Amino acid sequence: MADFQHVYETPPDGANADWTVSQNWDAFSADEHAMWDLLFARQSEMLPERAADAFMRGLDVLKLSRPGIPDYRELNARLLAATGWEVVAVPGLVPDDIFFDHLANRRFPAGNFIRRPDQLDYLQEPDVFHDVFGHVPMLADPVFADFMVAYGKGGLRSLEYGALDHLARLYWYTVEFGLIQQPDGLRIYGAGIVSSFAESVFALDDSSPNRIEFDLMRVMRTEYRIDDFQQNYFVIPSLEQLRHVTVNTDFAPLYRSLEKLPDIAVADILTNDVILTRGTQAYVQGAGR
Ligand code: HBI
Ligand code: FE
Repeated sequence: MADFQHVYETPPDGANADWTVSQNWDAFSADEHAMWDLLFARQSEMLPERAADAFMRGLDVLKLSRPGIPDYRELNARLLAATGWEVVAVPGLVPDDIFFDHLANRRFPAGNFIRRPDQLDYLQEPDVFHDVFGHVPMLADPVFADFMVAYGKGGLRSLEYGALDHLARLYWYTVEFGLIQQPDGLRIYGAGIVSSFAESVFALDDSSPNRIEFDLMRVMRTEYRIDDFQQNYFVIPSLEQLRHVTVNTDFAPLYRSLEKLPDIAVADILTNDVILTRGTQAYVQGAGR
């Protein structure tokens, strides 16, 4: 997840200045490896018809189907060969500038812990399953890999403009909760969806949420909720389009405009929206989770 409760300013004891730690793979227990296997089995069963082709290719290239929590040393050999990205272990959420600096340098910070059995379906801080199963397959795609570098560089710049909140929404509605229109239908690629059993179904099949064509300014104005299913999903036409708009847009003038434009509430529809599915919002009206 990209949002969080507490972020410390200085790295915890035992962490490096850039907040990385050892994954300490040898210390995972049999129960912890079994937790990965359980989560993996649940997701991989339903994803072939639901996840983007790029995501499924990434699972395959990285050999994530092997049993147990992936050892980052082994995973990195494959990921580096695919796109020059690598995974670095972190103890939890890291400060924004540290996070963006890692991305800008093709390092994806991933949790060095796995959720407990009572957190099967929801946890606040990103663990190895969310980070590695959810995020890393897409990083094996060359186009998405370049988009994420551009995002990291843009993140560092957004801090100078005081525009972090706006840029964080781009991450939320693409990297975490994005949908993509493939020739053979709508698919999920956002890590928050593909790593969630219930949301993998909800995001594609439920009649409740709106599904709206991606528009950069629209997304950067839109609030989001971190504690339940999304009420809006934004649909990109292709990964190339996402890369293109992120790499080729000068965000500075957009940030200036955003200062004067009101935020858009979670389920509001604008007259300019291209709506692919108009949601009933029945899920929220039924009090949600
Ligand atoms: N730290 N480990 C970790 N994972 C994240 O997704 C993350 C973070 N720190 C900051 C952050 N995300 C957000 O600021 C960005 O997603 C915008
Ligand atoms: Fe995430």
